[in-house]
Amino acid sequence: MTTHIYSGPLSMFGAKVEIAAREKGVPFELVMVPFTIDDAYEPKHPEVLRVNPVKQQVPVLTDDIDGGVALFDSTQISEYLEDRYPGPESLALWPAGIAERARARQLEQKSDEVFFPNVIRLFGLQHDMKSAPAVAACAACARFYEELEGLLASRECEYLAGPYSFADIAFYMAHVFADRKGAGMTGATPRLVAWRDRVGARPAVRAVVDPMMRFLASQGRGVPAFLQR
Ligand SMILES: N[C@@H](CCC(=O)N[C@@H](CS)C(=O)NCC(=O)O)C(=O)O
Repeated sequence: MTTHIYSGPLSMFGAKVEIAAREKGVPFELVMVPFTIDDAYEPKHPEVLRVNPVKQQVPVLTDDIDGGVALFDSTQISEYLEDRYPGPESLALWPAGIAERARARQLEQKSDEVFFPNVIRLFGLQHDMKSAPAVAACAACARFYEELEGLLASRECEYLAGPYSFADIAFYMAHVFADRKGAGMTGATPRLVAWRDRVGARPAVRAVVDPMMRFLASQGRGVPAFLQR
């Protein structure tokens, strides 16, 4: 079976999938789609257009098994990887317990759909970080960090949904982009900072984040202080 993952050099969602595949020990070929200095993914890769013709976004995964599997969306892909490569040989990234799994799914969804939209707003506000919308987006990120700090404290757990899961991968990547755009976590959330260091030390995470930071540095763009090594 050949697995292809289509991603981009600065794709937050693509990085989630690549980290998950590495954590699970899935053999895959990574295809980096064309990326321009204006942060656009152009021209669109033919496989991305075939699999995701309306949204035309990465990540995309294809497998030449069972008549062919072709998927888009980082969450859908992570669920497929879990089904295709169940434990114990492969690290489980969605918890087995029903409640833990539901919590992990909800956290991953909140990371993508509640937290990250603030970061996307900041992309267009970098020239005026003192403007009301930029201040509001940073405040929303800070509130989210505090919520997760409370969660780690109340459950006395090392990871967001109990065991290390795709929720940790998702929020780690989202917060890397938040930090890049001026809304990183601070000493106000020490448990979350320790969580960040724990997740960031994982070989699979480093294998994806380090090249991304080198790509940023090669373009003279800012690299979060906690990732400058
Ligand atoms: N919900 C999707 C979001 C994917 C997404 O926003 N991909 C971005 C890159 S991180 C993209 O391909 N943007 C290019 C475009 O929209 O043309 C997922 O989880 O995969």
